[in-house]
Amino acid sequence: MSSTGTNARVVVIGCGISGIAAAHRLLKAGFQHVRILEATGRSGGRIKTSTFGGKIIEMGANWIHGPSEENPVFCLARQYDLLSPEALTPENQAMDVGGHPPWIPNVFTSSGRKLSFEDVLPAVEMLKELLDESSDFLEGGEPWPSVGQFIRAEVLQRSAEKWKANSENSLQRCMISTMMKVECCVNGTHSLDDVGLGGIGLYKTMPGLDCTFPGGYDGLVRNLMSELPPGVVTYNQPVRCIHWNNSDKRDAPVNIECDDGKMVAADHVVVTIPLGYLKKHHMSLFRPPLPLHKMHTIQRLGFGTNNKIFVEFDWPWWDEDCEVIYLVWEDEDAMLDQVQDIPGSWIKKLFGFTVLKPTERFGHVLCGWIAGHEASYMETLPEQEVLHAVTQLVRRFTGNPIITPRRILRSQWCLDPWTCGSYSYPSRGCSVQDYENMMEPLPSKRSLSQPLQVLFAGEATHPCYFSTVHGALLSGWREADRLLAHYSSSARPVQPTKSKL
Ligand code: 6YU
Repeated sequence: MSSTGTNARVVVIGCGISGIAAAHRLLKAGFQHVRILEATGRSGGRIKTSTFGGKIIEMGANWIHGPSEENPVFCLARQYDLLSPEALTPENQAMDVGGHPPWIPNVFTSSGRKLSFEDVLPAVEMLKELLDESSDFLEGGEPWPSVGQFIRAEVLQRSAEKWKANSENSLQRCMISTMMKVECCVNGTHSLDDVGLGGIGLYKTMPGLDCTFPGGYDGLVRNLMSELPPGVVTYNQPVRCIHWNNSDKRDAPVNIECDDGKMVAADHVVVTIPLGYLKKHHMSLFRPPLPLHKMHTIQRLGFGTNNKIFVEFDWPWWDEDCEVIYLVWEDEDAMLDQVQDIPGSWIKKLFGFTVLKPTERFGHVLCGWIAGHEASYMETLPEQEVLHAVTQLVRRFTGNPIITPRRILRSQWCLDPWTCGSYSYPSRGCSVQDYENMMEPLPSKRSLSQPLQVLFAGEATHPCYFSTVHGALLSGWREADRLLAHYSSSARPVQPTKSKL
């Protein structure tokens, strides 16, 4: 790499996993002037390990999806010795579950009945079949614009043939509603009616049975950060505006204006700011504004809320081997994954709970999952009100009027001003072109200006691993590699100018 490369000033905005990955790779390659500006007082962004009653829990990312050789998060976690022996076994890595781990379920209904899983298996199997089929549609060839519309239409048709008795039909459709709410959480969307049928297949899974970090996901962040030079991150430094193309007539290609008025000069800036924030602030964040195609993509791509509600009990009301609890509302045979009256019945959107394991470590702790506008509404309520709603819900579904949770803790990703939601998904009308647009650096190729002024990383810029930690990590490496390639082949190396700071 040319010495002009190692002298280039690179500013990474955001100290989530994509920003850390970009800075890490550039520094390892010999870049000497790399710094990270982070709005908050911590590293990790949506990797956010916390404690609940003294136990380690994850407010954000939970699992390594597809922990196997091709997953860089798995490889790093193994290298840093952060995984359990079971997660490291060849058997675990070889299991191909297509994004849906085969958890052992318990099923409860709104009249307080506990069903056997066999009772609702037809619905679960049909939904799985339809999700697999959804992923096979290519853009332009899909019969419906959204996954939700496709599922409803097909269930109506297929159930008429398969589920003869009326009562069976109704129960299966209610279970379909529950499973659609599960998928809202998986996709981080308000409704499957918002997820594009031509786009859902863009998401790719890797082999490996999803695993967690026994000591917390933030072990990954801490290990990577410990390999960066001290002082590389400036915390509590929100960026207000990126002046690119020398638009403010200073002598650097890019000047970064911070909330406190500080200006930081750079040859290149890597923006890893979440799509939720970009949707709200892109007009004021870039001077000049983004090109139209990039703006439209930011508006078009989906970014929704998925929240967790941790609940601790004195004793378990679920089976010992249970890994997931599904709640089935017996009045939901219309296969709707949205609640009509959000203030009155937002809790109906919570599909159920995952059980935190092993019990010896966690005691009797469940993690409730809720997505969409109902999840953002929940964030605005006082904690006591959320606790009350969860208590009533559990009492109703177990038929036990005295169950009382010890405590709760919920995430609030929509209210987080630097994220404005949880993660991205391909909404109706989105295609791979949108991901190309997201990752395209500025100025565009045709421009005669200094190239690679503004680069884009972050989970929402990855064309097939969006919404994941590995997608975010790979996007950070991708943009670092873009700069490395530029300096190893560039005919017009940048001449860094003196910082105005
Ligand atoms: C995964 C999982 N997981 C649950 C929940 C959430 C997420 N994910 P960051 O936001 O981290 O960093 C940006 C930084 O920028 C941040 O620090 C900001 O403070 C800063 N910033 C913002 N504005 C700024 C400004 N103006 N100035 C300066 N700084 C600024 N992923 O692999 N496994 O189990 C989950 C889950 C509740 C919220 C997850 C999971 C998503 C990851 O957490 C996320 O992608 C990355 O951490 C993002 O890193 P980053 O660097 O890009 O941004 C169709 C189809 C779809 C199928 N999808 C299925 C996949 C399922 C995804 N599952 C997720 C599920 C859970 C439970």
